[in-house]
Amino acid sequence: MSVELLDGGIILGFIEDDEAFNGSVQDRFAYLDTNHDGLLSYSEMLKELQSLRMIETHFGIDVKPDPEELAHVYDSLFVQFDRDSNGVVDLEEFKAETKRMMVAMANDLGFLPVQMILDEDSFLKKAVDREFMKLQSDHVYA
Ligand SMILES: [Ca+2]
Ligand SMILES: [Ca+2]
Repeated sequence: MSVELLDGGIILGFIEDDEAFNGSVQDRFAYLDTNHDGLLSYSEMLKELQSLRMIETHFGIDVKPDPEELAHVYDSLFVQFDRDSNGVVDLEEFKAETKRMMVAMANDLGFLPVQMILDEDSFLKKAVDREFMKLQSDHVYA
């Protein structure tokens, strides 16, 4: 975990950088796909759904839901990913929904930087790292 300064532009820059974004999505997908069948089942997705809920809590929605309510939240998040409703999430679905969520988050944030606590392996942390590297290389090659 680390505290990072984040704004909408950093997130959008990351999403628009195909190589960085697709690479991170594929890494994350492979990490979640514990039985390596190229698809994410509900139980494999749980880890991701939990971290997505964590992100919501950073926006001040930190209620402590009862387990039933939590299961409902995970269910509805899973359905958002599983666009063809076949009960599993494939890489394209995972990529599309991750992108959609990050664009929505970027729009919410706008261009006023906010501090967020980020997991080391989260997409948002990767977005921040990418921005940092970019700034460094701009500096070096300027
Ligand atoms: Ca799997
Ligand atoms: Ca599906």
